[in-house]
Amino acid sequence: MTPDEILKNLYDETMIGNAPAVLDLTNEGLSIGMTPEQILFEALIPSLEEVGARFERGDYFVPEMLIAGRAMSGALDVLRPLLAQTGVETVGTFLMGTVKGDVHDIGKNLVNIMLEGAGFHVIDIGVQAAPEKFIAGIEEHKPDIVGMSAFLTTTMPMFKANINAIEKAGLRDQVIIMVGGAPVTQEYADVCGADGYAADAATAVRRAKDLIAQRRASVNA
Ligand code: B1M
Repeated sequence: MTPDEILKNLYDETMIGNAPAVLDLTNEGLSIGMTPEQILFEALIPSLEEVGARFERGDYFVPEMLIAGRAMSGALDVLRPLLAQTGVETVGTFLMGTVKGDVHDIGKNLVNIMLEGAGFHVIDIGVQAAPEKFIAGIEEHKPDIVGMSAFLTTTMPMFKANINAIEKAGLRDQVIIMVGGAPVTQEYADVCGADGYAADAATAVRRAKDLIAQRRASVNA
């Protein structure tokens, strides 16, 4: 198959949630020299975007979204070590979780992969993470940054709930807080008191590095 055929088939097979085919195509693409970024950004992510659009139109239902998500996750397992393969020094510790009430994790996992690739030590506290879990994670791992993902408009208010709980625990000054997820905006991040926001994984990495540099500069000033 040519790279274009692989991309097209990956897009189509992800859409119908054919996990074995997505895995095979991912491996085949890599074996002929396609890059993990190409597979991710030119096939897998656009396919899931179309899955979401079909769900909105009522053409797809939760089971279809679920199997498409699983197919993408299988491919991510193969791409993860390749995307994270850099050998750069650790630039900071990032504690990351999807907020309480929300089970979406593909976007969070992708941000984690890119952070690892950029040299962050990432601690993933999983999905449906309650405020207590974020607090326990901060106390145990002393991260530079706490990242929260929310993918539903109904779970976005958990950012504020988490930040309030972190403040109440006396930990707010010790961490930088970043938020993100499909429905989140810079304006919403500002309103809920986060220090940073990013719309996608690559921007999240840049923002995280900038925020750490600013924090270290202000401590050393
Ligand atoms: Co759900 N779902 N889902 N879903 N789902 C969405 C999010 C939705 C937009 C679909 C739609 O209507 N178009 C919609 C939310 C609408 C809204 O509230 N605005 C929706 C809904 C409604 C639901 C349910 C309520 C459906 C129902 O039950 N009736 C339900 C909720 C369950 C719950 O959480 N309580 C539900 C369930 C599910 C599945 C379980 C079936 C499955 C999740 C599988 C999984 O994650 N393991 C699923 C899926 C697959 C989707 C879509 C199709 C794909 C999500 C995805 O993985 N995208 C999604 C539609 C869509 O997004 N187009 C949809 C690819 C991923 C790479 O992008 O997640 O945006 P994204 O992550 C990006 C950025 O957001 C950013 O970087 C990532 C990588 O670039 N980012 C950060 C993420 N976190 C960040 C943190 C940062 C910075 C950036 O700093 C800390």
